[in-house]
Amino acid sequence: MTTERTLGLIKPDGLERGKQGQILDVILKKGFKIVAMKQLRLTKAQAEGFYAEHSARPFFASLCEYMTSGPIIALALEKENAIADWRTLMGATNPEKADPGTIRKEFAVDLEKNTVHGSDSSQSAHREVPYFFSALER
Ligand code: IDP
Ligand code: MG
Repeated sequence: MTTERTLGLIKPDGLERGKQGQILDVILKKGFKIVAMKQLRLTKAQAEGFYAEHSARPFFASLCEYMTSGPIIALALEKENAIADWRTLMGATNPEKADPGTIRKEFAVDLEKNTVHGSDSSQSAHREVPYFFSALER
């Protein structure tokens, strides 16, 4: 296994309900290094660009509206096998189907407001980490 970096987001519902401290604690306890972190609020154009792969999906407009509804926390996470391990720790997209002990099972509101994002592949991680962090920040 090799050391990888992946993008994590704590989405607006997580900050809205004050869950960011507990989520960061879980991330650190699971052995991820937080190599970059910032809180920001996405513009509509930035949300649409980030989720461009979903632009034809029926939930796209609602997703982008939700993602701009409040601040988020962006994280560059590093560890061995970080991409797959962060997806595992997040849990299934639909929190009703997420395994016990996952962040989405514990914290998510519903299928849309599912509290966290994670890159789904090496290719996505290479696009998404620089979407949020400049070379000087990571
Ligand atoms: P992922 O976040 O687990 O990778 P994706 O399929 O990439 O899931 O979807 C991106 C985000 O879009 C989800 O995390 C969720 O917030 C939202 N989403 C996905 N599917 C639906 C849906 O069927 N209805 C509403 N929102 C959805
Ligand atoms: Mg995805």
